[in-house]
Amino acid sequence: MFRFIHTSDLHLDSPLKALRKRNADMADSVGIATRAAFERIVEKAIEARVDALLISGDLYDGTTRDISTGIFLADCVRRLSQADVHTVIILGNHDAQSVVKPPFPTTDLLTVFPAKPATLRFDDAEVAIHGASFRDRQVPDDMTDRYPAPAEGWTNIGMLHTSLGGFSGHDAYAPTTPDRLAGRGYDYWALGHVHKHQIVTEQAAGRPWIIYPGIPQGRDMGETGMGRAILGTVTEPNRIEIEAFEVSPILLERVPVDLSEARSFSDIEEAVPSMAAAIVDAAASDHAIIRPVLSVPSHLIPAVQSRQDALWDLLQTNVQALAGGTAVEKIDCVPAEGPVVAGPTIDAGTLTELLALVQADAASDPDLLAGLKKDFDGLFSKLPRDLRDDERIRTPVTGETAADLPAWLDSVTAGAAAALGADAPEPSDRDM
Ligand SMILES: [Mn+2]
Repeated sequence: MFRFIHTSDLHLDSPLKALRKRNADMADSVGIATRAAFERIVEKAIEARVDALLISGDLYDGTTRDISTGIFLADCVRRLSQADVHTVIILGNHDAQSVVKPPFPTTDLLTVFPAKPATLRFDDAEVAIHGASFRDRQVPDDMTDRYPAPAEGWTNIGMLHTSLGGFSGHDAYAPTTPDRLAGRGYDYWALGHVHKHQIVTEQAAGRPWIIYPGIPQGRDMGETGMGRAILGTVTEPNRIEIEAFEVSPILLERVPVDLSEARSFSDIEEAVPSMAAAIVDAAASDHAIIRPVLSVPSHLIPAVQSRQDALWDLLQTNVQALAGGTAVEKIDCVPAEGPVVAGPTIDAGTLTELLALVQADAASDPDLLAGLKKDFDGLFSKLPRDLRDDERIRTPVTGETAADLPAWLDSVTAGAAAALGADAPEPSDRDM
């Protein structure tokens, strides 16, 4: 019976800029947690006596080539090898072949797939694992065409780092679709890249498992919730049973707190003990970083904002008195009556029409197009540095990925139209 663990997007030792700006201690503990999450996965692999540990890209974050990260990985690979677990890696956009990163050790039980799709065969179990690595940070082609045909009569697993963002040329991260994946005739697609845990399709007649395990340890409030990895068991040829297990040492979570009945700031202060209890309840984990989101009457928002630090201190001491491992990241507050809109309102439909007009005009007017790009770049340069450095924001706004302006305009207007349709994905969905 062949067993495997599927994980991805460890982003070991990533620099955690956003969190560090707010709180260096929290950033340090989350930094350690990216390694601790991987150690939990390694321990599970050894304890469950799996045959292979599959890592579907972005094991390394790519922003550092600190050798301590490579030594940590080598230590994990040694422990896995000693337990006869084969570590199987594909490289994603963050740790692509061309990205400087710590080296991988050469050992019998470590396979790092090349950029050209290849197959690793487990003869006794009759299991074939197919995979390919990113050569560069961007792969605009659908790579699945070049994946090997399934080994006949065997159980076939494909490893792929992809945004699943449609067809070739549609986006920069090995775009493909669930239908095209299903068409390859494999039994399980071990995907990476999307940080949210997601079972895209379940195994059924003619359909494989298609799974994003998600990021094992979230790194900021764009990556909340408990991280998971997948334990898969080949129960009979072509038949795989799965089980998700929890791996985040630190849980990141937003907790809504209803203070709509508050009449004054002192009512909010008086509510701190019950707020603290709600936060500790929601943490439901030995170690958690929580951002409470207070919904308060809008006239109290300025008071909460101006006394945010004092409120935060009070809340932290109350939380600490109840649970040692829970930290309050910061306090957000939102108006209880719904968003306050100043001035005349324009509905999303009007803006969508306006957007379509601009897009149509600009398509035939190179000067207008160039002007729009200049305006965008001007706005972009006013963003805080950590946002400018964030690939998730920089790439769509500055159009670094699309050399020609019309393609850039299409992607920007598509993003804006999606946002107006209130259908904008969470940042972590689009991530990396
Ligand atoms: Mn990625």
